[in-house]
Parts: sequence; structure tokens; C-alpha cells
Amino acid sequence: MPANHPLPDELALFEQMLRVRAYEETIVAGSAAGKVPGTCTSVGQEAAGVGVVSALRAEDLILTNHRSAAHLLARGADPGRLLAEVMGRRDGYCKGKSGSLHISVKALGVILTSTIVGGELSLATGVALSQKMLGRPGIVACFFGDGAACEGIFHESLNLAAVWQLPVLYVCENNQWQAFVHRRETMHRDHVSERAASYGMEGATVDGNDVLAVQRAALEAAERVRAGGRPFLLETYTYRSRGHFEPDDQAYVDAAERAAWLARDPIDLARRRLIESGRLSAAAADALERRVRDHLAAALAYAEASPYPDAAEMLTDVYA
Ligand SMILES: Cc1ncc(C[n+]2csc(CCOP(=O)(O)OP(=O)(O)O)c2C)c(N)n1
Repeated sequence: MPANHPLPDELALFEQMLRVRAYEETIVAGSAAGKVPGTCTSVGQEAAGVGVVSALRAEDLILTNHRSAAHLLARGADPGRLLAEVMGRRDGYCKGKSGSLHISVKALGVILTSTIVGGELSLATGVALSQKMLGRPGIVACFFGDGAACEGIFHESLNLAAVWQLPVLYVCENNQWQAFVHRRETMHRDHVSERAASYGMEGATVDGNDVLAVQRAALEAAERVRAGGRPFLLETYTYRSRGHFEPDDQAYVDAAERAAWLARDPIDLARRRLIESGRLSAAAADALERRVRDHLAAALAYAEASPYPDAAEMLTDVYA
């Protein structure tokens, strides 16, 4: 069952973030070693993804983008099957045919990953229309970046969802980067959420590195979508700590800006808060981290042991 019943508490959120970080670091190390194809990681954005997904219900649906590990793992995806998918193996969630950029896990309500930047925006609007027409209870959570928010499809999708009163929680993960371009070069304002007003929609920005703040904001936003049957634009303000994809030397990144964000690493913040409040000792936090890493090592071994699909399967389960 997808995570959120009961609502994950601070400790559970911390563990989920550790899992996402360990998963991404497995990809970073595996790609450096030539074992795993390089891909886009969400290091630094764990609180933004985990916090929002923790606020969703089992019947809610998710559409996401190329930086989707936190959404999938927080929803309950198995890291071994995700790694197998990224590595093109038969035991991957899409039998190794999607890689990380198109993965879907229908059993968990993750309808699709779009690598067409902004593609998920219009598709989420369409999925929400079908939810409404069929009288289904789940709302649709749509994750996208600040770069996608600068594309025309953002306007069309949000405008239509507002006019037709569709149950979509649009979640902009404003991680300051759009591939190799800083968002300051494509946006005059710092925040995407303020655009909601122009659609007659509610919007809010939350500190995307504070997992509890994200969970609270997402619970409130999702409740408004659920109760009012209308869209909401939530912006999680965060930072992409690593490059656009692996490998990427980040030579184009402003070192001072990166250092300032790294000092607010979401996992360090959550760990410190748990220790200061007495909920967790430093030794217990270290042990938890080791357990999560061991689990990821086993997940990688599982993925490596999974065979490649047979050549005869090349044209099955695909449209084109
Ligand atoms: C329509 C389209 N244009 C360009 C690209 C190449 N591209 C892939 S990711 C990316 C940056 C997207 O930035 P953002 O939406 O902020 O997401 P982030 O990568 O920061 O998570 C670009 C330009 C693409 N995949 N699709």
C-alpha cells in the first residue's frame, strides 16, 4: 500500500529521505563505475519529494518528471526493482524498457514519468478530468520543475484545470536550475506560486528543504483540492545539489550559492532536529543510515543479478 496510512511521522520521513539519498548515491557510484547508466538525480530535493508524497492518500495518482526517485520511493516503490529498471533489466517495473526517464508503477498510482519537460502538466490535467468524469475520489499530484513552469504548456494546463475545476495538486519543485541554465536567466521573479493568482487558483511556496513544513503545506493544499474539487499550485523551494545528470562537473554553478544551500541540506536538518528534540540519538541515526545503505547494497545486487530482457521481447508492451 502506498505510504501515507498512517501519516508518516518525523522519524519515518527521515528514513524515507535517507533511502532516497542512498538510492541516488548508488546511481552516482554505479555510473562512475560504469555499472549503471548515468541519469538525473534528486540529491538535495529529498524533503520536497518525500514531504509531498507523504501527504497523499492511497487513491491519489502521481505524474512526475525526470527527477522522480523521491516520488517513487516515498510511494513505496522497491529500490531493487527501480534500479533494475534504470539498468534495463527484466525485473524492473517496466521490464527494463523505460529506464529512469519513463518509468511508471501503476500499482502504486504512479501513472507516468515524463522526460518531455512539462509533458506531465497537460497529461495531469487530462487525468484529473477523467477522475472527475468517472466520479473517482483520488486527486492528481503533478511534479514538475521551474524550467517546465517557463514553458507554454504550463499556462494551458493550469488555465484549463482552473476553468474546468479539476482536482490537481500542481507541485513545482523550484530547484534553481533548468539543466545548465540558472532560473534567474528565464524568470524575472523568484517564485512560481504567485502565478496561481492569474488563473484564479490558490498557490503557496514552502521551504522545500524542511520536510515537516513540506508535509504540512502539502496536507493543506491537498485538502483544498479534495474538498473544493479545484486545482492548487504548491511550490517547494529547494536546490539541486548535484549536476543536471551523472556525470556533470557543475563547472557552471556558482560555488557560493551552492555552499549556502548545502549548509541547509534537508537530511542534515531533519537529523539535527530529531537529535535535538531527543527523539533519536546520534548513534541510532548512524545505525539507521547504515541499515538503509545495506538495504541499497542488496537492492543493487538484486538488480545486477536480473537478466536483460530477451531480444524476442523487444516489441512487446511498447506502442512505438
Ligand atoms: C520539451 C523538452 N525540452 C528540453 C528538454 C531537455 N531538458 C531535459 S531536463 C531539462 C531541464 C528542465 O528543468 P526543470 O523543469 O527546472 O527540471 P529540473 O531538471 O530542474 O528538475 C531540459 C531543458 C526536454 N527533455 N524536453
